[in-house]
Amino acid sequence: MGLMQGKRGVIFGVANDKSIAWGVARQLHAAGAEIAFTYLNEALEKRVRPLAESLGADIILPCDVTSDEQIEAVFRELEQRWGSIDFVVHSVAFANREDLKQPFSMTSRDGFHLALDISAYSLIPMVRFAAPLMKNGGSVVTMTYLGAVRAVPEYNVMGVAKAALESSVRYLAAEFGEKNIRINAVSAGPIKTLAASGIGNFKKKLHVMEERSPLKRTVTQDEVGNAALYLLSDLSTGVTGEVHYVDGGFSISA
Ligand code: 0WD
Repeated sequence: MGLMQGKRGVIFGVANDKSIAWGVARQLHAAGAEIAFTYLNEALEKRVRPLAESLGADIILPCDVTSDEQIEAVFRELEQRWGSIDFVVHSVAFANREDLKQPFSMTSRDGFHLALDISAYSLIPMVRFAAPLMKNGGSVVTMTYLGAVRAVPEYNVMGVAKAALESSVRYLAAEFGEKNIRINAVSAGPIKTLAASGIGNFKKKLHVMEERSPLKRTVTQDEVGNAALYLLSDLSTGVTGEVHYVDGGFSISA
């Protein structure tokens, strides 16, 4: 029997078949999970719907995470359809390209708000609305990056957003632990995706990974997916508030 057999949950953040969230979806599906998907807008719906349907999904909903109402509507629909859920995957981030290109000190106030709102704050209402549906406990995983704890060139305001996200993981874990709801983050090494195309010199980051990480290579969506699978499954029932690196060991190398 699969690790996720009988478990149901929702994935926010599939944009296309290169998305990290899609790597997570594939692993969860292979382990027997039933998955609902959300998409940001109509343009992305065209990409997400066929992918979701290929994994047998029939709950595919719009959600712009800047709206509490839209986040709430997703969980209301899940409650009506399923009654309860077991997991949530938050794999969403955004920053204005200008704010990533300029020197960090030039970050605009609006750009800061937007990056922090979409990339960090959104996890908070997501857990708030998901928790009442996690009637038998649950597990939430978000995606972060080393730029949260190091000044990575060109990551800029997104690094600040990831720091807020990782801190939110700890506060949420502390709050929801007694309900047996676990919140963790996977810190992935650089992977070529749509969102990554907004980060300057991204190719160089891939190259540095290949040169300096102990494993001497980049990581794949499926490898991140497998780590998320562990954190979302009962294999990790003793783990919460954690940032788990899937980066070929890059973060420990000098
Ligand atoms: O190297 C990488 N690719 C890494 C990504 C290394 C470490 C972490 N991550 C993180 C990202 O910061 C993000 O949190 O992984 C997560 C997923 O990113 P991804 O898979 O690299 O990128 P992508 O496939 O583009 O998915 C992110 C999606 C958006 O895609 P686009 O490219 O259309 O912005 O986040 C979604 C959207 O689908 N998104 C939103 N969803 C709902 N509401 C919103 C929004 N307002 N904004 C963006």
